[in-house]
Amino acid sequence: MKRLVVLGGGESGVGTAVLAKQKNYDVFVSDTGSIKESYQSVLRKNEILFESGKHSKELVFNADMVVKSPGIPDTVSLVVQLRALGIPVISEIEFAAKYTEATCIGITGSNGKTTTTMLLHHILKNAGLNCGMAGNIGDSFAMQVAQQNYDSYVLELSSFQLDGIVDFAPHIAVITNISPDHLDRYEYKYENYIDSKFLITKNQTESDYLIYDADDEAITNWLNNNKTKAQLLPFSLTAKTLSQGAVLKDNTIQMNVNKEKVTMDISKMTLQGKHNTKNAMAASMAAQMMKARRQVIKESLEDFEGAEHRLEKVLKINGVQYINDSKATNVNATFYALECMEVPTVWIVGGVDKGNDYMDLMPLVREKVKAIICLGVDNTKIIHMFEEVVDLLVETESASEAVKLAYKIATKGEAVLLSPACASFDLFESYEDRGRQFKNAVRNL
Ligand code: UMA
Repeated sequence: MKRLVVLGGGESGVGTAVLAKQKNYDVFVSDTGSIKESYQSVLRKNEILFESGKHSKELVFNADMVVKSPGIPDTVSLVVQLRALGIPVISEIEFAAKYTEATCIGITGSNGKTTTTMLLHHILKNAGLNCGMAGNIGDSFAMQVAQQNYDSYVLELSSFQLDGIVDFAPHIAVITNISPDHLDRYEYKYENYIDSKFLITKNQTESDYLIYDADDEAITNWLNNNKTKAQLLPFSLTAKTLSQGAVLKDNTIQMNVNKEKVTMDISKMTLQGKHNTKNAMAASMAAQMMKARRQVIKESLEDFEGAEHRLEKVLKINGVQYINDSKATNVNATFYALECMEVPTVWIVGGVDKGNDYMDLMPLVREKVKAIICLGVDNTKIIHMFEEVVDLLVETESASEAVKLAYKIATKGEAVLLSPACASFDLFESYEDRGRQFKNAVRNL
């Protein structure tokens, strides 16, 4: 019996452990922190041994294979030592993919991947496919492979999950866009992060597809200098025509995939804004490759409800619209949010900075932001960058304090936008927790 050690007892690790147990591995889960009670009970129920509070070398180094949770960096000494000993350290995605025959559609990118994943899943379900959704969203891929029987999966894939792949090859890969993010995990080298995103196409063959943003410089540079075997399906808001792919003409998406032409009026779509037009292009092309009917694609774009915490309208109070964009954990995502704002905005920003350059936001802040409310432990960079630009800049340390202040500052016809451009872990458990606390504070006003 082969010994499989799982590092990290969170969503990813517990799913991996359950699948591995089902596949007759001798499974052990090791976590340096504390494992949530709900996960512990899943492990116990499945008779899986685990430890918390440490990674005991004698229980880890005897592994035949190690599956590492995505939150654990490759640079931690245990992982470095395991690899030096020749023990394979792979990701959950690599492990789980071996145990399913389902067609996988992998979606990565710095922003837009959750929306694109949810939208594509929505279309494919409406098209009658027996299709699951997993990855960097909801229940882990491994747990679903263990418990469900889907014919296809739409997988949202983070760079951390892609870093640990060996043979994984999605039939359709989507790269929504690439902009600097998580640079702390990539030696602060943007090129390393870009290479990580492109691992999604590493094992694709001539019968597979790569859908990508042709307006994105990082993506097109990589494609000009590197090779992929996959067939290319670009989308663009600036190109006039493309022999294969999707373009925008007179507010209509024009898609030309496998000689089939489809047009879609963007004013009818529930998702608005330039970035969402791109997400719709990517999801629609993938859906067409999965043989969804045009009419189903169109109808699905018209009735799709967006992702929680992503430009989510919470309430309008005294003529002020409150918007929860807690999922914006990097500058690029916040750029999109500010770009969408059409009224003077009180902007709530801050958290754990992953190497942000706020300069990109400067023109939008000058044009649209009335006041800044910092919501983080260390707001030094934000203060230095913007204190001369806005009339009012204040620091807060809780969602309710930030919301109460915003309520005082914003007047009728304006908006309050939580779009932090940072991770949440200084003051919150996760971006979801931050978004929920923001929404509760708004509802309690
Ligand atoms: N841990 C160790 N050793 C270490 C460090 C951490 O044992 O050296 C332990 C922690 O104590 C903790 C566990 O590892 O108990 C957590 O593992 P994890 O951080 O990988 O979190 P999971 O709960 O397994 O969730 C992961 C993804 N999290 C991250 O990539 C940080 C989830 O993405 C994903 O949904 C889930 O797997 C299922 O596949 C979330 C995320 O924040 C949404 N993703 C990042 C993002 O979107 O920006 C990439």
